[in-house]
Amino acid sequence: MKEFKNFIHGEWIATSKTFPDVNPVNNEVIGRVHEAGRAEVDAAVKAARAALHGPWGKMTVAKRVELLHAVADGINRRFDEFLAAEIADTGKPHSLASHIDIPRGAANFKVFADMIENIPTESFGMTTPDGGQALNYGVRTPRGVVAVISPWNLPLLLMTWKVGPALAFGNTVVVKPSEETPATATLLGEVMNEVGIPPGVYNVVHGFGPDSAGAFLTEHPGVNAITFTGETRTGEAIMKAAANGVRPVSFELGGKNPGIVFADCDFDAAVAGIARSSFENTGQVCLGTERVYVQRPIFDRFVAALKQRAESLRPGDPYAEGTNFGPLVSQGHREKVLSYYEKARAQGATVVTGGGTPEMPESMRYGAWVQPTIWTGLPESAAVIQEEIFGPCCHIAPFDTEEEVVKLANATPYGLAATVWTRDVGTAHRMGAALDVGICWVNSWFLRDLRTAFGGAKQSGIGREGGVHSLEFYTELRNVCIKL
Ligand code: NAD
Ligand code: 6OD
Repeated sequence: MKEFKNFIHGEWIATSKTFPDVNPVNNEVIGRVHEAGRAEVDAAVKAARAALHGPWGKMTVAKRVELLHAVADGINRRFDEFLAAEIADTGKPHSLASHIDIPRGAANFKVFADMIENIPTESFGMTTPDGGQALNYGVRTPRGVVAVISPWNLPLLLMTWKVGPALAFGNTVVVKPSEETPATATLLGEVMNEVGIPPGVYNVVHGFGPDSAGAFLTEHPGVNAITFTGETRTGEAIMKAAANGVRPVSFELGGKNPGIVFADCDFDAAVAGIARSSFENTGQVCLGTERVYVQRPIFDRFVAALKQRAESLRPGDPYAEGTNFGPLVSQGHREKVLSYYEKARAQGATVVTGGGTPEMPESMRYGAWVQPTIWTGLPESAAVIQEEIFGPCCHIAPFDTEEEVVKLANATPYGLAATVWTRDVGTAHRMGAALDVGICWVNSWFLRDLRTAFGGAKQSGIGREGGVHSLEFYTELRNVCIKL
């Protein structure tokens, strides 16, 4: 049985209150997590503050870059341990976690370490009222102690997506990983010590949200900025905490993303792309597609082809050859997803495929399994078309015109991502301009260049991270004006 302790000032801190870490493949308890109370959170914030004013703050940029590269190399050196930890917490297929989650964990440190060596600063010469000269130039300083609150769906990827740039730009961090997935954030603490990151630069506190480590951290006055990925409703609670002390926030929140398939698309590529965006990671990707709109001439053919794809997915042991579909993260989430499967049926959906739970072998019988599910025939007001489910499911509706589909796609409070399938470059550009989203993929999905802006419109987020946008959030820009 594993013990997941808090990581504070480079040391492992146990507490008297623990909660179980459960493997969703079979519902077995695989570890005990030590829940941080106010005292541990306070110690973590103080450790981060001391490191900021101490070794980390005094370190040269060149040394910082070297150390962050060492962190990335450390993740790669212990790749199989990170992989096993992520798979045990989430049940993700080995094929998925080894290609996406763990490699991105390392890349998130490398990319931002390289970026800090290439940051331009602005500078303006000016004539002063008395006819003299002055020079203005920008100086970037770290925000300070950054609280990182992360979710369970891509635990290492999403946590390091914030920790990488935060550290690269000179901040120190206190991370609160999801209570469902404590393992990889904890393991990263070992790597930090191994490669010589000074104590207090990276801290981890475990626990839940309200009345637990999440709330204690976001309410802590020693935190200078909060970066959060998770549900929109949680973002509202964190924003209230951040108002105290007027601390800046960066939020990556929920989505109800449209997939739009035009009749002129590369049909096979579109089917494969929508199958991925709806079912990969068992639909637990914020960018995933839960609403598909298909132009009428290819509607029936598309529904049949996507059905075939969904039915070809193989749930099973994450390590088994051929497994490409995992469980949901927990029994609690399974209940939520199944309640939507029930709502869809009650509202009169045609269940094209799925809609329930798969038959699993005895060893996985108690896991958080659901079937990939496709519906048609519901009105746009239906709960499964309006609300984020975060499961392996989508509703497919026909459309006739571009104008009509833009209206449908934009008609939710969310605005995270869209995926559009067309061969017409004019259509692609018009959709890119018309859809109210932070990220619009055309003929692709989840194709990431870490220099680009990432974030959501409307209730899907506040701010952007990635490339210079991360620089904007994780630093203060000071103007220095020197009269010459
Ligand atoms: P969640 O909001 O329930 O939890 C996220 C984190 O916030 C967890 O660590 C949790 O313990 C913590 N938390 C909860 N309440 C808190 C509070 N009051 N104060 C401080 N911390 C608190 O989200 P989840 O269920 O872990 O993740 C799934 C959600 O995340 C989905 O809505 C998904 O769309 C969203 N998500 C968004 C993005 C994005 O980039 N926009 C990426 C991944 C996930
Ligand atoms: O790729 C990323 O940087 C990122 N933030 C992905 C988010 C995925 C949501 O589940």
